[in-house]
Amino acid sequence: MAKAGFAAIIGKPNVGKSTLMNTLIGQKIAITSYKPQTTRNQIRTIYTDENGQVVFLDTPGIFTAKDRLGRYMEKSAENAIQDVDVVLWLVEPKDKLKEEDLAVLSLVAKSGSPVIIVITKTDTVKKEVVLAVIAAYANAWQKETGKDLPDIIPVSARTRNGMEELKSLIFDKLPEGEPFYDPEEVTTQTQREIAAEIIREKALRLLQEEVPHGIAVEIRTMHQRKAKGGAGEIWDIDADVFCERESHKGIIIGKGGAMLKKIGTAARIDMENMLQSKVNLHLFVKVRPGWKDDAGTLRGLGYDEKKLRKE
Ligand SMILES: Nc1nc2c(ncn2[C@@H]2O[C@H](COP(=O)(O)OP(=O)(O)OP(=O)(O)O)[C@@H](O)[C@H]2O)c(=O)[nH]1
Ligand SMILES: [Mg+2]
Repeated sequence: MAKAGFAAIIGKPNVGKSTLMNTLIGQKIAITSYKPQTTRNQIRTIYTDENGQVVFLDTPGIFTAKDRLGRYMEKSAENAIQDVDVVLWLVEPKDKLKEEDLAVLSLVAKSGSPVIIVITKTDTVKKEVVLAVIAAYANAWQKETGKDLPDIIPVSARTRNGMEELKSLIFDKLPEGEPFYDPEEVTTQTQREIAAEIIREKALRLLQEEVPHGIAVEIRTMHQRKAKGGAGEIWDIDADVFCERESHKGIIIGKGGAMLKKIGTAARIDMENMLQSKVNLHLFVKVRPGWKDDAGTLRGLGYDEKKLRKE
């Protein structure tokens, strides 16, 4: 019988959680960027092969800002590691563990699930460093938890090094069972949710300082229609881009609308790939001060505690 189960991906901001998940499933679903705090919600993806099915839960990086959104993000991560079959704890290839690392360690250990420590981005360091990192985490784990050593595996999403080994380690931890989802399914995210995230990704990648962290995106309308003259289909997508301040609005729009155009063009290209169709995208920038601390707005944007996973 084949295997089936849940694998939560957890770690500090920017360690490469979303990139690793996308690489494991072989498709880009979760957005990624070089800036911390890219992921804000649990993102569920599904990987199926002849061994069975893994349902991955990507999570926001833990221990971030303490506004209401930050607390929601932290809760999403903590919630995801409850009652899963395996926790993938992702760490950077640095052998000095900081206080934050120990805090994540104790959170991971508390979950009670089997743990795999995944050292990410090993393409950026020498082999000796990787060995030192393995030793450092093995030591810290035993010292802090007194429990048996978990599996520790070095990987690189960039070179795909260790991907197959990691998949088989994950399958080892899963119980036998029927798949939870249709094997054709790749994610539970809706096209609308992915479209909003694509826009936020481009904003994160193109804008500087705190501006992109204050952005939220809401798809207002998303409709498919026949192109004029019957030449295929077109998606019309209108989206609101909320920001925190009037000055941020100016930066997002840019000189003569140049920045907004850049964000829109990059987002449209990704959306056309996702939808396999032409896309007509319109972005509207709006100021909504304090949205990150407003419960109603957060709920409306899909950052809703009540909707967190309950198993
Ligand atoms: N060199 C290298 N860079 C990587 C690798 N994996 C991820 N990165 C980079 O690390 C940065 C962060 O990646 P993300 O996947 O967004 O990280 P995350 O942990 O999901 O971040 P948050 O959602 O903000 O918590 C991006 O610039 C990635 O391109 C890797 O294997 N090698
Ligand atoms: Mg992420």
